[in-house]
Amino acid sequence: MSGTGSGRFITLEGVEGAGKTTALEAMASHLAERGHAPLVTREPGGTDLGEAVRGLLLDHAGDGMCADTEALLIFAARAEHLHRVVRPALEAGQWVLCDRFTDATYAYQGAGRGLGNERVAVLEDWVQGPLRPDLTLVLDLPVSQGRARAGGRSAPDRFEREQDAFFERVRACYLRRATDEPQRVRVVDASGSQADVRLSLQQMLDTWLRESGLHD
Ligand code: Z5A
Repeated sequence: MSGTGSGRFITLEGVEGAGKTTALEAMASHLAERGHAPLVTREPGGTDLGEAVRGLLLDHAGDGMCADTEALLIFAARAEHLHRVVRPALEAGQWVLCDRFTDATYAYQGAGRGLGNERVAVLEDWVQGPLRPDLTLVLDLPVSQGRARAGGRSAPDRFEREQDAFFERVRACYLRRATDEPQRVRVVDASGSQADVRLSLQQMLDTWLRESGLHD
């Protein structure tokens, strides 16, 4: 639970090329139609400092960065994002829709980089206190399919240069988290067309809104 104010905190996750950016706008419109227009933001990023840290994380100048440094930079950006954007919005009763959050740190740094869950959990507790997303939707598809979709990019960033095995660990971690926390983390099949994925997301949102007593 977001544990702060009356807003709700929804996050969207997935491996590279899963279609998050494409899906985010449709999710925001759907929530707005249901009377819960969200503030849309992203991680790493969401503040000037966070966007600067994002640059450090994605740029090849950071090649060889140690996994601890990567995780600490991500949580530094997250602390700023929570302080300046997410908590004030939630406290004001606004809903927040965020493109990636701490499940990504478990997946990319904890599993992908091999840092382990425990170290991520320490930083999560420090930076977030009890704040957790109310709902996390994971767009899932085979790694090869996601990479093929994202493959057209001219300049792959520092993560996109990783091998398939890295992304297989990331994907497996997301799926494990959904199994471990089925109420909060829900998996959406992202292998179909954009229209199919949009419909699945809308249905999942409606199911969750009904379960939460927020929509008939
Ligand atoms: N990261 C981290 O390591 N730890 C953390 O804690 C956090 C993040 C928060 C940047 O994130 C990197 O930060 C990320 C992990 C790391 N690196 N990776 N990988 P990001 O979210 O900004 O970057 P991304 O995951 O690389 O996003 P993306 O590549 O833009 O993927 P996407 O948003 O899921 O996909 P998309 O841009 O919407 O779609 C990709 C292409 O596929 C595009 O041409 C679409 O038109 C097409 N597409 C989308 N949906 C479909 C369907 N259904 N069918 C066919 N084609 C489709």
